[in-house]
Amino acid sequence: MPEQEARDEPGDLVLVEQPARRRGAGGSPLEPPELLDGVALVTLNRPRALNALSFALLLRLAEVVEALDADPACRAIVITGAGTRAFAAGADVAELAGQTAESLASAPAFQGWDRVAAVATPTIAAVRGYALGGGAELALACDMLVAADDATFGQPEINLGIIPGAGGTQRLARAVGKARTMDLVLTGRRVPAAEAERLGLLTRLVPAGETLAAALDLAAAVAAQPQDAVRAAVAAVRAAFEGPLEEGLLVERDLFRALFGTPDQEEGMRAFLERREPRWRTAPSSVPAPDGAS
Ligand code: CO8
Repeated sequence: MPEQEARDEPGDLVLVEQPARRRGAGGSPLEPPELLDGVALVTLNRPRALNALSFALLLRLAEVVEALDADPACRAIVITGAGTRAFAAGADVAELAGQTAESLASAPAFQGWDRVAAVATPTIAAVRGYALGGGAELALACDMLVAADDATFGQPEINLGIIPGAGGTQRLARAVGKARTMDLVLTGRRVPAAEAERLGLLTRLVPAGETLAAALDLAAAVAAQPQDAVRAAVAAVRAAFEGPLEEGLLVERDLFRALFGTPDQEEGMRAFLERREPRWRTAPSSVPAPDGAS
């Protein structure tokens, strides 16, 4: 049996719960879990290997997230790691050690991060414990990041004689700036959650036991919003992150215009004028993605 398989738990590499179930923050077995309409929970499931991202896991993750994205019943996706020790401690070093420049040139595993980053549905990383290397890059590929106070981030690749290969020099630099990224990438040092918050990496910093509940609450709040507007907002904010200002402004304007005439735009404005709560459709309809927007 290959070494990597030996470290896998029996069962699926990636677990999916749809709709997600929100358990009480204390996790009391007496409290019945609440089903969260529109929210899916995706769990990286190699806890014995600190959820290290093997190629097989990355591809399965991409498939699962894309399938959820294609499902109109799914309006927000939370990605987390099994267990309490790690979101993901990086790409699987045992597997990486056997690679060559040539084998990596055709490795579909690289697409794992990009395919997660490209789905139209908003994604939220719920991070406990280690988010290192490819694990930190996966959290960064999500739209929002809810971190436990026991979370630790880092790009330790330099300690392996390599550099980040899945966004850790690019998305991280855009998120926290050049000087801080240089520090993290060149020293490989670990960043505790409180510092990650100061750097601007996080959406929420929460007590460890509340991490998943907080991420699911955030996802449920997003899932309750008008879906065409949610998808347009996600695409527009990503454009700010990914491209030049001029292009981003055009993307924003196109998406803004495209929302006019949608049922939710008409309902939202009518409800405001009639001084009542809006009744949103629950599925995205037809807002076209602008050219080049993911
Ligand atoms: N890969 C494989 N196995 C891992 C990984 C990993 N990244 N991290 C932990 N494990 C395994 C350990 O080997 C160990 O397994 P076993 O019990 O079978 O010996 C188990 O998980 C528990 O780990 P430790 O005993 O090491 O636990 P500690 O609490 O002592 O340490 C750490 C935890 C600090 C997280 C430590 O495990 C560690 O440093 N891990 C490696 C972190 C790292 O270097 N990550 C970067 C990897 S490179 C990368 O991510 C590149 C991404 C882009 C590549 C794109 C390719 C397609």
